[in-house]
Amino acid sequence: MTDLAAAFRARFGAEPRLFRAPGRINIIGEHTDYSEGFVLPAAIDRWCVVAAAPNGLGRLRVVSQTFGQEVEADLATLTPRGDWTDYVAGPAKTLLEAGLPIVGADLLIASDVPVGAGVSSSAALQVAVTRALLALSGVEADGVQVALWTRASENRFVGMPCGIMDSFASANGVEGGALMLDCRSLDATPATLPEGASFLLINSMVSHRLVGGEYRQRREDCEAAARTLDVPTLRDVAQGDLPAALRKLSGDPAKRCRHVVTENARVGRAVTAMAAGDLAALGDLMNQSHASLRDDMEVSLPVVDQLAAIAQATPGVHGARLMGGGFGGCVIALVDTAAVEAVQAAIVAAYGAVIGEVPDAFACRAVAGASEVFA
Ligand code: GAF
Repeated sequence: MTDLAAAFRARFGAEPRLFRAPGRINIIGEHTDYSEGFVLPAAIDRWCVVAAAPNGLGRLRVVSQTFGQEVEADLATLTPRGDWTDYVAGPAKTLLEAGLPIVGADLLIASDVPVGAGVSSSAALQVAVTRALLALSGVEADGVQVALWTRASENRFVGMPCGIMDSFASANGVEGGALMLDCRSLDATPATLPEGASFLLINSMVSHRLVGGEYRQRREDCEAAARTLDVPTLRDVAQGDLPAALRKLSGDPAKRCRHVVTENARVGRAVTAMAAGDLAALGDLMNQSHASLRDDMEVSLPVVDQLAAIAQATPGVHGARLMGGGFGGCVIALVDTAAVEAVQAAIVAAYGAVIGEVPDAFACRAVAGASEVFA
């Protein structure tokens, strides 16, 4: 933070304010948010940090330490460029379209949220920029509103039809806990993480790309299923009604429906397991989630299945599954805290032998959502 402020002063000759937004994990509840279902994410101790000051120019001047680039854009003519700058311009444009008096600003960005790993580096960047621009412009907003603006930026400016989970977790995370989020009402209930257990992330080293067609196709399959069933979204299919719903569906929409309905139920059972400290039950639900994402939502890859299988078979692991949008990214494993280092070493060695390189892996801690940082 100190270095970032010094670099900002050196580049822009002004004293910055500092804002940070975390990446996220998702314990369970995958590919359910855009069907207004249930998710169980937590913000993690990897952050995007933005040093920012007003420049009085009606322009954004942006330097990214991550991408080693510097760009400028007029607030009046922000348009997507199809690269990382969209995650800066998108929030600005979204806030302006909401009628807010957003001022021109200089921004210096640094991040240790891994890119393309399924831990929401893009949501962290957009939430941090949104928080910075709001504060510099003297606009107060709560975390729910920040999440809604950030999702709007990603949907409309970036062009990624994501749900609310990632931006919500980054904006509203709670220290030491996960959030059981109802993606329809946006009611979020903190859920304490189980004692004696940690979440370990192992990167498949396949960089996922979600703006592309597969994610959009899954969303369209879910919407098609809901239309056939004449319900607003698949959230409205109760588990008891699943057999009847499946008789009315076929092909991909049937499989997507089965995933969403069973995954929503698993989220509820996971919250109960966490409250009871039942690691075996929670791990089993994570394993079931992986199978459903692989077979019904069809968002896995053979190599990600191999990584999940390696993790699931490693002593000290209660359960593991692919996390995030899929098609690469990280596997999340529920691990006995006392065994984290040994488990990490074992999985890295076994999966490293499969892919011929050493995969990134790290354990994480649940942290609070985005905020201004005071020295
Ligand atoms: C990505 C999306 F951005 C989220 O909205 C969510 O759909 C997730 O994939 C899958 O659960 O992270």
